Formats: sequence, C-alpha cells, structure tokens
Amino acid sequence: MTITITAFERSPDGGKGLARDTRVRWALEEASLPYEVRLVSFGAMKEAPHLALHPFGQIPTYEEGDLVLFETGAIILHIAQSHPGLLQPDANARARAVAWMFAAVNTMEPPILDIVVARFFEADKPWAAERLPLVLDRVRARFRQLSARLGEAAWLDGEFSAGDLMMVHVLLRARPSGILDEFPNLAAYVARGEARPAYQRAFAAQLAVNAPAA
Ligand code: GTB
Repeated sequence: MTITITAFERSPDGGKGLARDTRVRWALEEASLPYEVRLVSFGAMKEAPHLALHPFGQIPTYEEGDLVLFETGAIILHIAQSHPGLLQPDANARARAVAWMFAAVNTMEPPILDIVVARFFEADKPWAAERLPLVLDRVRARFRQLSARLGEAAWLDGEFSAGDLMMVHVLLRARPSGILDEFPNLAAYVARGEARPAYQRAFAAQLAVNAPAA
C-alpha cells in the first residue's frame, strides 16, 4: 500500500532537516518502506483538504490506505509497530523505547522549542532579553539529566530504537543554540544518529526539496 506523507513546500530552515517530516522520512527509511511526499504551502496547510488530514493545519501527515495520521509520535509509533527495525521483539524493551519516544516529545522538546519562541517569536517583547537566559538554563538542566543517563552508551536502551530516532531528531533542534555541543556525549549521540544510512537518505530527500536554489 502506498504511503504518502506531507512536508513543507519549502522549509524555513532551507534544508537543515529540522522540520518534522525528516523524522518520519527517517523512520520510513529505517523500516525500508518506500513513500511518496506531497508538498504543501503554508496557505494550503490551513485549507479544508489539508485540515481534513491534520486538525491543526500542520505537517507532516501520513496516509496509508484508509489510515490517516498526524503527530510525529503517533506516525513513528505506527511505523515502528507494524514493521521491523525500530522496536525490539522483547516486550519490555519495546515499552522502554516508547517511553523514550514520549520523553523526547514531551520532556525534551518543549523547553527546546521555547528557545525558538524566545529568540524569534518574542524577540521584540520588552522582557525577551531577561527571559532568554532562563529558557536556556531550563534546556541545559534537561540536557544535563539526559547526558547523565546516556553516559558513554551508544543508544538510550541497548539497540538503536524509535526512542533514539525521536530523541536524536528533537536534540538536533537545539544545535543552533550551541547547547548541544556543551554536552559532548549528547553531541556524539546525535552524530551517531545522523551517520546512520537511513538518516542520510532521509536528510538527502528533504534537502532535495529545500536546498536554496544556486
Ligand atoms: N506535534 C506535532 C508533530 O510532532 O507532528 C508538531 C507539528 C509541527 O509543529 N509542524 C510544523 C508546522 O506544520 C512543521 S515542523 N508548522 C506550520 C504551522 O504550524 O503553521 C516544525 C518546524 C518548522 C520549521 C523549522 N525550521 O525551519 O527550522 C523546524 C521545525
């Protein structure tokens, strides 16, 4: 059955792979699943046909036969549960990998996104300069905890899993702030994720769409 995802017609990051279709592309590549991509403009995302797929008018979405999904956590969990490559056969290991997926989107991602909000969307507010260091410190606190847990391990819980995929992609969003490089084991962890052939294919596919014209 054909799998179709949606992605930005042109990502604001110019092809750095930070938009969330990249994590879905990566999961599909890890599972060796072919897929098609429908590119949508910011305008089209807010119109009825796309809102029927995604109630919040965002990308990515996932279509496979009768199934329509939004939310990258749900999409990647679906891929991981229905195809080998992203979850271990052992039930407890699978449950722990799902816990790491939730930790990525629920515990790590919100403070990281606050950096973007503070730096770009609220930069002109009178309190912006005062707030930014607090936001950065909250991110550092989470990174410190994650760094302590990862230690010198390659992945969060033994073998690479959907939990690592989600965590690596979430951490990538913090790279422009410089905070990722303050934690060498986390920077190396992210680099390990980026070095995976499946990530490389996903990154190249989104870059082909988003690279600025020469
Ligand atoms: N919780 C949802 C999920 O995980 O699927 C969040 C989806 C989401 O935020 N989608 C964004 C979107 O559609 C694109 S990925 N935004 C348009 C809108 O809301 O109108 C977020 C994103 C955007 C841009 C960059 N960038 O340029 O660096 C990085 C990430």
